[in-house]
Amino acid sequence: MYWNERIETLSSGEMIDLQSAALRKTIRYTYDRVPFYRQRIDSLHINPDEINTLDDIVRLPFTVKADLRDQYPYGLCAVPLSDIQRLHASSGTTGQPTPVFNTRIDLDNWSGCMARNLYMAGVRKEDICQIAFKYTLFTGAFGHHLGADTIGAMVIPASSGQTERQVLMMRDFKTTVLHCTPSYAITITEKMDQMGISREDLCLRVGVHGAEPMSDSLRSEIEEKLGTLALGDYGLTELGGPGVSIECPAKAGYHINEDYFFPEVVNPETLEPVPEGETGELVLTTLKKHAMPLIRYRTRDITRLHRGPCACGRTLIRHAPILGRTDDMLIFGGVNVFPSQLESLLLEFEEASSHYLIRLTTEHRRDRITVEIEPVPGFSISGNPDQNAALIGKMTARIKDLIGITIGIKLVEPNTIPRSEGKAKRVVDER
Ligand code: DLL
Repeated sequence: MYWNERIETLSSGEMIDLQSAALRKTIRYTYDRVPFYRQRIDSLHINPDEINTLDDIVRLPFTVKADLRDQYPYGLCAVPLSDIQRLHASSGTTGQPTPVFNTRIDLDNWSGCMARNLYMAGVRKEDICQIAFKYTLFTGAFGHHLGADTIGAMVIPASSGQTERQVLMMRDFKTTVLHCTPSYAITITEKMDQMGISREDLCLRVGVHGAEPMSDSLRSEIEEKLGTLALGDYGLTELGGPGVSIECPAKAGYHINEDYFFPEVVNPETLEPVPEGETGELVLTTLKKHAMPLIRYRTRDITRLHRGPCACGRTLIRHAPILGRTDDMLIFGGVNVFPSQLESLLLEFEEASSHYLIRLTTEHRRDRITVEIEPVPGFSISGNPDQNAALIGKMTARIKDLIGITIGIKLVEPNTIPRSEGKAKRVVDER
């Protein structure tokens, strides 16, 4: 049932002891080896040996993405280049990549985290795992590959794209576990429809879908169309990639591998820690990294932590599904809105497909949000103005009721929204 029963069921006192010791070690290691951190800590007149308990961490400064860019390429490296075995980089599409590094031990730890996560999702040695994340500098494919490989499952390194071939491989090789983004899972189901292949023709059992938000409605659609138990996994390149957390089959939050990553949630404006259970920005400190340890890294991801008992028996702390990123938050008429909130509400409508695009424009110097959405295949929009207007009316009313804003909705013809092979682009800003 567990990959590492002792760690996954530690009492909170034992976990605190383990984390405190690892934190002390990490701070001393980082101070001694990374001039960037040494200068920062010195400038605050902190003696690294004064950081003894987890509560002391708030005395340390945050690390932000700009620090990684400023230290490009090797400034945050804590080991000689000869000890680095693998570079990955963030998936940003503009500018230079933000690299992260791994020693042999880091790669082994990553494999361990990912094996633990995938085992939690139900992956076993007998499984056939099709990795449909892209194999590039992006961490998604390699992380999932390492985890499935460590469990001893059969790995099909399919990469993403070539969706027809992807479906044929799933069918012919009897794939049982599909690893990809939630939006690519939807693209796959559409291709299956076009090819006349149904879930009964496949042997899929589990889907592990990370790298972007998966609303409950999107999850249900994937589960229904693929016949899987679809679970989300979370991570980010800067912290090594996937492996930070994953949902267990109870689907009641993402268990964090807190022996590797110490989580905090802070108010993104004041940067003060928020009480457990309150929403804010997730901040992570690596506890076992060798090549590139990070102290109090601001993820920009909005969530909350909760420690209560989980039906799966694990005691690892959980975070709620990521609501969105602070940099994706739309501020509209004074109300903060995340694209994922609009998605959850719109996908409640059975007429709505999961293909949508949020367009931000300015009209008469006022911001405007319009969601373009494709209805499901059986719902024809041509020649049915009353039916379309009724649907749009219901959707806008629902959003007004729950979020308090008035947005535009435009029903668009099938196949007009670009399909995703990785992370879907949901927002186009034309302001
Ligand atoms: O997306 C790593 C990853 C790959 C995680 C495969 C899980 C599976 P980046 O490209 O650096 O790394 O993007 C990280 O993606 O800060 C979140 O905003 C978002 N993200 C990742 N997983 C989830 C998730 C990978 N399960 C950024 N739910 C993060 C919501 C997610 N957002």
